[in-house]
Amino acid sequence: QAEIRLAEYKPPVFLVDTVELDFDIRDDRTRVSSRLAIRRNPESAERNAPLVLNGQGQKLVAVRVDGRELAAGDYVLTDKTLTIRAVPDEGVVAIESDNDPAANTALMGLYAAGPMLCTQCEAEGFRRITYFPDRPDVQSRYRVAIHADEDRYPVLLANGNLVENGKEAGGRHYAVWEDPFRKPCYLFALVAGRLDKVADRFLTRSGREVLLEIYTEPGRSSETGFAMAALKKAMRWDEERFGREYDLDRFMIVAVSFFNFGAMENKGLNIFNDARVLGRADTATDADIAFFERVVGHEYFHNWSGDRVTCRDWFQITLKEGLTVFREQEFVGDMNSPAQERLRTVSVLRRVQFPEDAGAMAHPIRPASYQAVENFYTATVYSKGAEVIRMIQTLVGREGFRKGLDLYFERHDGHSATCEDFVRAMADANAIDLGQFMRWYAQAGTPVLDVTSRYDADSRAYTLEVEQRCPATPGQDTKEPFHMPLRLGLLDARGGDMKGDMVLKLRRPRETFVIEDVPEKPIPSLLRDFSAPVRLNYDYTDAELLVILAHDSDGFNRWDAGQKLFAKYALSGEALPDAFVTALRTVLMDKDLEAGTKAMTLTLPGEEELGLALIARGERIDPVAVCEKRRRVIKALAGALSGELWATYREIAAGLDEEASDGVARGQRSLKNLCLAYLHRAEPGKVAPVAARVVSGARNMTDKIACLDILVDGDAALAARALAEFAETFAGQPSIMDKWLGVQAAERHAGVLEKVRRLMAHKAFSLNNPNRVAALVGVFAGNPFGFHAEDGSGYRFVADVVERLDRLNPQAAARYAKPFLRWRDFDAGRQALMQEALRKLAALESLSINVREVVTKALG
Ligand code: B3K
Ligand code: ZN
Repeated sequence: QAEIRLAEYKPPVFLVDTVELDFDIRDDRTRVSSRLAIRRNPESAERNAPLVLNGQGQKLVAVRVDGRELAAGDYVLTDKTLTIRAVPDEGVVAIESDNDPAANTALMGLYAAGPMLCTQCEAEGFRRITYFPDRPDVQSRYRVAIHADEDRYPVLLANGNLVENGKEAGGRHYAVWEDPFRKPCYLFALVAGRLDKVADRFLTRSGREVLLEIYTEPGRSSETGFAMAALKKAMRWDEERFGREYDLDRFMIVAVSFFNFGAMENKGLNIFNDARVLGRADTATDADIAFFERVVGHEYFHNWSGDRVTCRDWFQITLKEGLTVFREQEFVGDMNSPAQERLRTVSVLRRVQFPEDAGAMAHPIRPASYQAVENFYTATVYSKGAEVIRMIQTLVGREGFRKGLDLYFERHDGHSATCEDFVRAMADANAIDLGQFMRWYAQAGTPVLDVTSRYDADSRAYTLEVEQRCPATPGQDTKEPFHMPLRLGLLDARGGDMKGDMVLKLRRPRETFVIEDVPEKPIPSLLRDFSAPVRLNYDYTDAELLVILAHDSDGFNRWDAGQKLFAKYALSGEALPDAFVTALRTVLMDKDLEAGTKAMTLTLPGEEELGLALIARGERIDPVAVCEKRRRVIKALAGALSGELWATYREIAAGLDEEASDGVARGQRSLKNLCLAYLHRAEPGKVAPVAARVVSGARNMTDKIACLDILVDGDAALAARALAEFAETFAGQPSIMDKWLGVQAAERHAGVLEKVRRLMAHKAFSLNNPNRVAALVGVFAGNPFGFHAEDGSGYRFVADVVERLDRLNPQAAARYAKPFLRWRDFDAGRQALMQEALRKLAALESLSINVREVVTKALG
């Protein structure tokens, strides 16, 4: 399989100005008829090239050019393309083909999602619906007619405005939708089915009324409340913060139960994985509920950063995704707690993106090549991409950033753009040079900053030496230095800020900064707010970290000081010093601190992060040992703070409304459940009965699941009973049963594989549904006792699932091949076993490009 390269980009040979689509939905097939108004692209250098349309997985019925039906000899059809040589420079190409949505298990293109039909076209799904130049730099106006049986498909939706509908013979009906905005085909969407609906209205700041609708499978409309509230907040926020107003008369969200990822920003018709949009406090956890606001906001913000201005090609995914994740983070912060949102963002980045950036498929936020584009919807493109946008904001300031964004939208509205276009708008609006900054788009790997300092009491000068380096990544042995902001402050011995917030601009491999007039030897508070996505080394003493933890004005560094100390004690096995325990007690008992922030401060770095810390020291990871080291610290801490943890638990439990799931309630609940989980390490006999009562008595799903987790982690008899009761209660609700699967797949005990194997045969599981697979296999793949079992059984199991899943859904299968990319990080025994599993996969003859790319790059 050949790599597709950014450097080989060529403009499209033909453009398509308008698209008329007609969907005739029947029980056994859907016939799609298109009329494409094509014209040669004046920007293309290939003056005589034929018209090449992408297309796969459908049956071609007829092709017409300007009304004349072509004979089989007039075109060339392969399993990927339809090539027509005899085309006018401008004309109408009409094509008919048949889709089989019921047989579409890949969930790309037009497919049956339980009782309804829906589409997913990003990145290259439209070509599975009809023959088309399926690339984002071809933008067209769409008119879409849908015909179907009225009883089975009473609701017929597509992008834009409903312009016509009515009855047809034989109990059928039709609807016609028109989207006034030009769009690339990956933003096309269609939904047909029997759906419930909740409607609301929104008045834009210029006084236009927008109809808001959320559609669900029958019986679930009472779970749309959070999403509708979030949508209205997002629409208002984008007007206020970025001056972006909604542009159609209608905005629709459809929740579907079969979906490959979180959601999709189709113009005016967002389609969501139901797990990311539906739920109440009694059916979804707080973590789920927090996602509703985040993802609804994210998809809505794409209306500008993605839809109005889209990407020239699929190398530029970060242009829309990095920017939209950044906008989403700012939104979630503003709606809740900016400080907590920052902690969450950085911990996700470190847990998920840092390992990716150190693995066998490490790539820059704009990859230079790929085999299967779907493999590049990654934490790097999304989360590191958002950090890169955030660095621009730090360099030019919030106002400058707004000016740059306005200029970007003004210049590129209605067009496809590149990352250069975005950075150029930022540079032009602020008259700064971002040439060196572009390296963030081209170089992979997490840069490392090594910082040393000295203070001269006589001259009161403080000198910082900052060295930057970036580890080699596949295909990039050496790196050029990055341009990045290093935010910092200088604390006095009691933690007071001596100089306020400063931003140093790094550009060279080694730089010296002298800060004058520093009254005493400072404790540097470095990388405040995590101003750049790097690892920073500075030789702090524990005492200095304790001062930062207790007093720094920067919330991020307060938290991070605690994380550093936790990591140190976990990995060294040293006992927790009294001073640290005292500092944590102070945090826990602080009357002014938000509960959510307390919970985050008391949470140890995850197993992934501790593993990475070992790698940074040149060691290999034994994931089971890392899990145990982490547990030891929790146990020690819980023993030392038992009284305070119980007091906190009881106080919150007594006052917290089970039905409340706003940001504050979520924070309180997370602290309460953290207290209980910690106490369970130290006093299992006392905690288990409490947890068992919650699982059967509570109505709040977060509490139920948190306590089920505790039981599964400990008392086998209580756990078995609680699991059985839970399964009986929620048997008919697949999204709740996913949590039940997940709790069991997360059990950190040897022998978890046997349980997971049995659950694969449970009626709550299905390999056809991505949410079920994520709940069981995805969670298992992150379980050190499961995936990393010393005998290799976990590796063999996951590889086996990859093989089977690949025949149904290659995109999903590739996701579960990715954990193998990191085999070099583990101890020698595990390395060998992981490679063995990879080689077995590589030897398979029929493997999708998606999985093949991951497997070959892992072994490469
Ligand atoms: N743009 C979609 C993701 C599409 C993934 C394609 N494999 C959702 C989002 O990021 O908003
Ligand atoms: Zn997105």
